[in-house]
Amino acid sequence: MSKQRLEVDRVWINANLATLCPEIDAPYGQLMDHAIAITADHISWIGPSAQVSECLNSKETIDVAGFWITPGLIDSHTHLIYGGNRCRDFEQLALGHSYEQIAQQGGGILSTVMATRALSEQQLAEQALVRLQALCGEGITTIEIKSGYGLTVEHELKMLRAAKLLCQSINVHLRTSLLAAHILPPEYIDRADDYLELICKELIPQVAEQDLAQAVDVFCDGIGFNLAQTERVFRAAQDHGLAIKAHVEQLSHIGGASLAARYQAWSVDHCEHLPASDIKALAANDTVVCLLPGAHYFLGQKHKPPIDKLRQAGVAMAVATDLNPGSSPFASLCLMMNMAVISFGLTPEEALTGTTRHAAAALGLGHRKGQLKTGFDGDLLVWDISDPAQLSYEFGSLNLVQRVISSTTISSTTKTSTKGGAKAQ
Ligand code: DI6
Ligand code: FE
Repeated sequence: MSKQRLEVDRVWINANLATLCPEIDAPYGQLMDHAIAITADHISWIGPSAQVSECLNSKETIDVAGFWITPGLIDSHTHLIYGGNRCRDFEQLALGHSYEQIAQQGGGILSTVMATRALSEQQLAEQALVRLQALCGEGITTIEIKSGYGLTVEHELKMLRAAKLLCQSINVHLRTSLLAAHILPPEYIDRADDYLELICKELIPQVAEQDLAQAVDVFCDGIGFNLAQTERVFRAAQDHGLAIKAHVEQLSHIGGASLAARYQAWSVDHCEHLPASDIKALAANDTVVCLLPGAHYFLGQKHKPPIDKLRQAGVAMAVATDLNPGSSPFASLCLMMNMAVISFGLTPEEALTGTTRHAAAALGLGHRKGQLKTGFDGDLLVWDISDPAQLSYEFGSLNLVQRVISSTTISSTTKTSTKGGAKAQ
């Protein structure tokens, strides 16, 4: 007696799957000549293409004729919403001034704060759209966007609302983080404790109440907030049920990574100055290290994160753009994967894992995104490539044939495929 066929909405057949599932003992968790099916908003079946006719009844069948399918890409660290640009700073950098010196001369983050405060929620969303379109055109299906250029209750809330408004106009999954503890605003120079009181007693409660962010982030560094100030913000975040992420060990080591690990942070980001002694705590707490090679490159930093020691300790490494006007003005996650390989020494497989499975974990989504796995969200990408390594090897010429995000299918706006990718039968 023939067994009951599973009813599915769409199935892609004759595909090579880069599942990124750690339990599949093959590079990239690859499954060759397989099929993957979606029902509504989740992955409902994965199996050999040869078994599709006996196992599935699908409303739509797409023959990708040997193309590769990966999970949707995830950019787990961006400052995508901001006003103005930092071309003047860029000219100073070219003249040999350091990031710190430029900030001390009144440039830096503060200049972006002034430009951001001058824009409305709608204007901020409109100005960020071209940046989001560039990222989604490369296959991003989930993105994290931080505040941090408002530095008042009104303007920080405005930034987080602008992020939500922006992502209504493009089909992408959004996670937001409150980064009010980015730098001290001009109104609170020499009054850091009063600013932290505002963040902890007014801003974080309102963000939690209005569900405007899932995490709180702090710039914990020699030129940022110190350990005691950072811990105050972490405590307030935890008291209001918000997760913790942190910019740490970027320009100096002051102990931010081990503090964040003690607070079960989702991720610690940058980590160029992360000492080997702090790695054990990150592994013990499953805190993801989010690598930001774009900022490292743009600022001409010499120190690199301790990749080998992180790898040996089994610490998950994400890779993200850190898209922001001052240290990483790059709207390309594929470029970041290439830099992570060339500058930081990741393998191409680690780079793709860093923008899928590990990036999902850095956003508290490791249980539902970042892998091609039954039950996971139906976010997938169809690529006209012959090897997943091409995604970190080539830049600017990758052919993304189809970007599928949960229950909707959005064919890519890039070049149409020249072979395979046959339309639904
Ligand atoms: N570290 C960075 O690289 C960004 N923020 C941070 O804490 C830079 C943000 C900017 O320069 O606008
Ligand atoms: Fe950042």
